[in-house]
Amino acid sequence: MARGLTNRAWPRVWREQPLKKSYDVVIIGGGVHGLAAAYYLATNHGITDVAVLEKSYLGSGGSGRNTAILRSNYLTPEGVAFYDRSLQLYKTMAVDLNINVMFSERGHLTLAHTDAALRTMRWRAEVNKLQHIDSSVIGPEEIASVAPSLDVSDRPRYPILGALYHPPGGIIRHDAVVWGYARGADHRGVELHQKTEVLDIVVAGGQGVAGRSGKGPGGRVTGVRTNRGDIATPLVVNCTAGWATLLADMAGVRLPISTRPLQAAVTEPVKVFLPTVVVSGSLHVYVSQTDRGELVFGGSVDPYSNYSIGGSLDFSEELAGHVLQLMPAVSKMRLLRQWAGLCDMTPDYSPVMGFTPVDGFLCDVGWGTYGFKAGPVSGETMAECIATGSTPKLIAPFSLERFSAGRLVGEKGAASVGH
Ligand code: PYC
Repeated sequence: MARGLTNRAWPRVWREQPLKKSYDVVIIGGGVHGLAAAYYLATNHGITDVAVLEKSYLGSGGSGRNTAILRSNYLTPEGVAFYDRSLQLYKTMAVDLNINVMFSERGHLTLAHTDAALRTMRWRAEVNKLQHIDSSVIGPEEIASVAPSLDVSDRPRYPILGALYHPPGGIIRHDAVVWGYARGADHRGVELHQKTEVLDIVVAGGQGVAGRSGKGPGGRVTGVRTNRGDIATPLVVNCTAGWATLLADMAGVRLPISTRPLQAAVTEPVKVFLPTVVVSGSLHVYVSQTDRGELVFGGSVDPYSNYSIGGSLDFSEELAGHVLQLMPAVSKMRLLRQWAGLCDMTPDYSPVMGFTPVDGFLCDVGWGTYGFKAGPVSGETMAECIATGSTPKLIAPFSLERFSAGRLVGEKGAASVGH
């Protein structure tokens, strides 16, 4: 008999364990990034004396508060190569992690309603093609064949002039991704500690200059203090969003990040009619339809720093106005839920990854609105960083040092919707 029909409890997917006094590696943040880093440390490098510390429950941050869109049609060559590796890992994830992550490669359309937007789409298509990424600019007729529910006539207030079409893009079940990495890491010996908050990062030595905490830069990590006791460790990885600067400050490392909420909403389910992910930068909206039939909508980040993860009436009113410009037929659908995820924005809209001026303190932060789709490749490359002590080529452009060296990787133009 199926387990769901019996009174037997489902077995736990990962273990709860006592917190040890020391670990080879401590990862802060139990979302896709932190869990993937732990999983690849164990799987690819045999490093298993690893603790993932999460102050709430696994997946309670951005990993559970996004719109689960996957794509690699970025604007910079660095971004394209990086996000494409992530997409490849997402594609094989169900087999690799032995869990149904509901990966759905359904194509991704970024609509252009102005000549300027069309120009950016052409630019992105060319950068994508140079790296063999399937992306091209298509016209209204082809858009109608890909997404028949879109009005491609000249009747709408903002007619659709063309679109960047990226067939490999799609969606996935975000919770399953979290659970898959958590279970995989746990099976390989990694410890996952929920409700374990890092209160301080202990750094020895250093120059005692700069750094808001007055400790760094420089010096070497020797441990972390948590609400459940102190841990000695030579390696701490900051895989958080929303609290990335707070944690980096504890180590004496300043990050050029400001935090903004990104709101999203989901409707009641209706018969499936939208086969692709649709994005409109000019209308500030993106939408996909889940396999259950709900429409999942998102917009731009809120225009001010805030730590609220609820929804606001302003957002839903504005969203509804924009959605109805794009799809007047959904005017009777009801919104069921709203939420927000915290986005750590950097000046160039690319992440901060790898080593920092404090030995043993690494960062995988600053994801802006791109964090969920980058989870697998971030885990893979951060694990390599830790295991080999050197920076993998894919993430070399995203070093913290680029901000002082003036080597920014401007990825704003690849946003689903204007940041
Ligand atoms: O970059 O595709 C994206 C995206 C969707 C929602 C937030 N970011």
